[in-house]
Amino acid sequence: MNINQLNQEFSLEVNDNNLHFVEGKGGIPFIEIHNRHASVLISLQGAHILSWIPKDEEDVIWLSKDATFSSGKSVRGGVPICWPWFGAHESNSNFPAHGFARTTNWEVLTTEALADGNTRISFTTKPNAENADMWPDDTTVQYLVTIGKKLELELITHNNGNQPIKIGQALHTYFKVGDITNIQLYGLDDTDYLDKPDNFKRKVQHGPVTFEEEVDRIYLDTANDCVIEDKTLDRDIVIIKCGSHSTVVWNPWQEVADKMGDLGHNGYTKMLCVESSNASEDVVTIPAGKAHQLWVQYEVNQLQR
Ligand code: TA6
Repeated sequence: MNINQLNQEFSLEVNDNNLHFVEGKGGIPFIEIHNRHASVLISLQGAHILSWIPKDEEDVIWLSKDATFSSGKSVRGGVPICWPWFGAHESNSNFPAHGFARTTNWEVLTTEALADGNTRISFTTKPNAENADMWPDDTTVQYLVTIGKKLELELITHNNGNQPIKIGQALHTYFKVGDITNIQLYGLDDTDYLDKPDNFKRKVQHGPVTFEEEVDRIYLDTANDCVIEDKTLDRDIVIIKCGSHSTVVWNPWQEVADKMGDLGHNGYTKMLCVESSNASEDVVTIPAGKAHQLWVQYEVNQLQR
């Protein structure tokens, strides 16, 4: 569908609840949503959230100044959807890191202006001939995004086939922070993690996670909620989750960021990924004919001084 058709079928203008499709960067359709609680920008490629600005707040989501937008390419920042595997594919290094959902064109299913002033949009995608070599299983994915004072995301995987399937996944959210060296991340105390920069060595977290160098960790077997305490921006970001048994925490730090080349000048100082996921030992098995839900909710609270 082109932009006009998308607007004809799905745009909303209900009181102060507005949703419109526009031509975005790289010619990719973007969705602009404004309601009395917040504003959001989403790219249809990857159903990729690029910004979430609750009223009277600054953006909660970090998007690199050097992010590029083109067909089939992942975007640095926002909320990439990693699916149906997390990280490198377990047996084929030619397959894209983090799966193909983040570079797929998703379809819009429904848009709704809700009675509480929130807006909901639902997307779907189904692996097709283009990715059948990577993922032959009969699967449908739905993604529900509810925008308000809180941002709620739900990724539902339906196994339509006759055999169980195994999936890895993550909502690879890049949160905007004031200064990474002044961040404390709570919720992972006493949790085992795999330390990627140290050859995936298994370690245990003691106290909050703090940042003074590259951090790239898969915290295992944890359904805990997390809180990013940001004393520079005077706010907490509260991350509540369900259907997720790992939490990935990532900041590349300067050297890795310089090599990656698309994080922008000193961009790593302003971002932190806290990813509600099912990764490594925590991949999920979905029985034939069943579905799995990964649900998260983000909320911002001002720090009391
Ligand atoms: O989630 C952390 C991680 O897997 C890191 O190891 C790092 O490479 C990052 O994701 C970014 O991956 P990408 O494929 O988007 O470059």
